[in-house]
Amino acid sequence: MSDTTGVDRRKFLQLAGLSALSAVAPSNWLYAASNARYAKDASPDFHPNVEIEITAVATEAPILPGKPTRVWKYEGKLLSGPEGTIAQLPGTHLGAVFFLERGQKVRFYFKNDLPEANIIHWHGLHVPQVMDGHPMYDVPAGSGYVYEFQVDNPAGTYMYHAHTHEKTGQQVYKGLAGLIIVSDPDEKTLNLPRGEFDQPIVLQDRSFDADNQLVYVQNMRERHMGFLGDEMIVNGKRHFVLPVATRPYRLRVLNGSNSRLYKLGWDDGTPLTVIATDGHLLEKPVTRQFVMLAPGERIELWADFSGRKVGTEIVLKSLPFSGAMPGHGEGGMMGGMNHGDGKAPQGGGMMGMMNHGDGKAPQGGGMMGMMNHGDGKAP
Ligand SMILES: [Cu+2]
Repeated sequence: MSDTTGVDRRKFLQLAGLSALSAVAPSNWLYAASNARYAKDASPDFHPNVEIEITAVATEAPILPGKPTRVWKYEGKLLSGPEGTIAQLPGTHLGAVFFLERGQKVRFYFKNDLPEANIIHWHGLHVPQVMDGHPMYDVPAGSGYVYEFQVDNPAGTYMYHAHTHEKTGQQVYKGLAGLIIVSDPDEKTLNLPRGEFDQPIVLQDRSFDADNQLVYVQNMRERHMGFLGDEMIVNGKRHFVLPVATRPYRLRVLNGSNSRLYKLGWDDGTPLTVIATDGHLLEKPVTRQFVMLAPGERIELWADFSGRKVGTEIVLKSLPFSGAMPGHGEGGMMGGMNHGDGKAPQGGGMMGMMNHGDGKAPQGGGMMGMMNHGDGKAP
């Protein structure tokens, strides 16, 4: 979409908003028309290549079977800029994924449609202080904030999340976080997997009540030691399976949990091939038997399923460990290779079952995949 179209579209959106308002509260006309709803407004001196409307909303997501879970979510809408700048993750609490390029000038119209204050922090991006969503800038319900910055980070995986004064933890837990994927010219010269072969893997732990609703910090211990959920949620799903083809993938793993640490490894002992850590590609790939990942941290894995048998499964596990705060080493993802129907000629995959590190009491999903045909689609 061209800039001109984007501006027209925004006018149209404002107009639509106005007519809706006029039906119920005509006195709000001037307020909305003057854009006073933004605690910080757009600057006429900033000429964006990309304009995005990002709205914090209360909605629901089908995380567990049965009743949907009430969540908070950042929804994104492209107002102007290259097609493909935004990818939605429908049916989850995870915010829209933003695909940005180094050097782009980006303007975010943030709208807070939640019943309480909110502000967004761009985790890992180099932006001016006033654009970084410090809690001192949080805006009340019904207000907003216009962010303007130039993307000045190398190609890599970043995130954004709620950063509201005294409410960051609980708001992120409710769902207010998402991925930002930055590309740059150097990276484009590398022959890294793209499109459907470039997959985000967002790891989160959550607890639910009998009504499928999220349960957060219950007691002093959790407040001090950090909250640990008892279900593993990957990309917003409890039983996550990624059907993969027998070829290399780029897996962008984000620890989006509030305080859980992960010790990640392949269940069959295959070493992890790490190609990037927080916010930049490595000079050369590094192989490790496992990688520790703390909240907010990202690693990118080169996962090559070439030569694996169709119908088999491989699991990215959270291995048990000790030496961290009590409870942190308990959670895990476990699973095993097994055989499929043996009909398909080739494939590769991941599979998992959430499980305590001691091998007892499986409860919930891990990261799961099934080997299948070379097209990367479900069998
Ligand atoms: Cu952060």
